[in-house]
Amino acid sequence: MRTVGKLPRHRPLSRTQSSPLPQSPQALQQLVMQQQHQQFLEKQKQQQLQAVLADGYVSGPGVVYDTFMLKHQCMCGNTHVHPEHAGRIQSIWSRLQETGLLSKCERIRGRKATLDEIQTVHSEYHTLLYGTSPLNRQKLDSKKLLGPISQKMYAMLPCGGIGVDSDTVWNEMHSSSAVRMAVGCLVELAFKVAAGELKNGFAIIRPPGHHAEESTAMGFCFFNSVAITAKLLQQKLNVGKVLIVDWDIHHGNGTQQAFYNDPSVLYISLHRYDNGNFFPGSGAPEEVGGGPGVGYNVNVAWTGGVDPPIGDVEYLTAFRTVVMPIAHEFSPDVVLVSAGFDAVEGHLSPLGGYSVTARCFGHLTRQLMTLAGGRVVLALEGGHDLTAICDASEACVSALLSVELQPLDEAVLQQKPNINAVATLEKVIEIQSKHWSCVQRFAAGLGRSLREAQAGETEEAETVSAMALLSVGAEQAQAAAAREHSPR
Ligand code: Q9C
Ligand code: ZN
Repeated sequence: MRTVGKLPRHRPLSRTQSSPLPQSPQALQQLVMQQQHQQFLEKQKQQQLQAVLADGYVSGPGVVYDTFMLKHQCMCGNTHVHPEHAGRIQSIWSRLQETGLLSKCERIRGRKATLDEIQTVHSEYHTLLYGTSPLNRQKLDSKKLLGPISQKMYAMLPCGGIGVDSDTVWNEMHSSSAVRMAVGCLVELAFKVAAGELKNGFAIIRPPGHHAEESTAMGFCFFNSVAITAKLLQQKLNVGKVLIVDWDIHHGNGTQQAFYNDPSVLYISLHRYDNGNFFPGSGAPEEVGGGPGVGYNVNVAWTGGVDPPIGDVEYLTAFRTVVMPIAHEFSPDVVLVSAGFDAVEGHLSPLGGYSVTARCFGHLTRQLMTLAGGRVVLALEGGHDLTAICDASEACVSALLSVELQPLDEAVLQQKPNINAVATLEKVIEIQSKHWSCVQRFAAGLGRSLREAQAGETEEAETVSAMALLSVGAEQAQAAAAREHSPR
């Protein structure tokens, strides 16, 4: 008896032409199966290659999350006083797990952003102030630290904790890790999407970032994750044009500031403005960018309060007439979304007041996926109603997965945008048509329902093709006449 170990080893995948065919039927059968398997593998490889060539990626959406971000909590521990709490991202993570959506996505490992990465947007002082803890602060070059950093900046809060203000709390032990993790998670995810390793992405991160300016923490925000990511994509991956869409109900003053003079990053924000009476007060429609960046800052600054309320119809109309036409004309290489969900129903003034449905955000996501070859990365910003932010996250991840979405109600499609929204959009179009000629054609039909707009566009398309036919007919007639009159 020969032992298994001494059996001659097959070369399973190839035979030389001169080698004799096996004698026994069993051996022949085995060879046929080997060849079939080989063909199967080849075919599979071909198909994968085709997918890469066609779409530029193999896998689906990526999701990033890390428990380090949970530790940013006020010392007082009261989540009613501090609505931007750890439960927000825990709940979203659980929701994606429970619904089975998470298992359809790639899970990306996060990391803490480096101090250098953060300084692409923030000053050195600001970066050290919020990017270090007492423990790792000692390790840094002492010359870089401008005095006793921890003592002078913070305020004592009525709740007993410390922070920049009662929104923007600080935990000396844990917050620096959390805020750097939020940035690093988004950077990791966006780099994989931009490099074609992932189709698109959703970053479940906190604290939010879009209010953070070069040297100012405010509105729950310390480091501007989206702005830092846009800068790094350009500097490290040679990405050319980045579109940032910000649909958090608050204006992203920090993001606007970071790219105000920069024509390579188009910032489009939809926010409650009320003539500067809603936090943070910036984001007027006249703020269109500066210097070479003129025209690359677009503020859809809703004004007129909440009676009548702003909801799906108004957001969908803004996308139809302003956001998508400008975005297509800009033709970005990557789209980053400051995806706050505080415009979703369930958020009351002063932290909200609008009644956009969670479902609507899925539809907005799907529209953005028509840009940049689908390279869209959503980053959580604001929103504190747990049901609302979980529902909206679920809708957006469903869109990123390209699964069929819950359709919008027919009532939404038939409703006309409210009078204040029409006025807001008229103003934006008037201002931005100097920079984006594509928006001009929407000025006249702003009051239409989406159904009416659809019919109008079909009619327009039909008119265009009818005219094309007519002109072809006219050319043919002309050609025929020319033949008739030409001498033989
Ligand atoms: N007294 C985000 O949604 N509240 N931040 C200001 C003024 C600020 C919201 C209250 C709310 C900030 C990311
Ligand atoms: Zn917000």
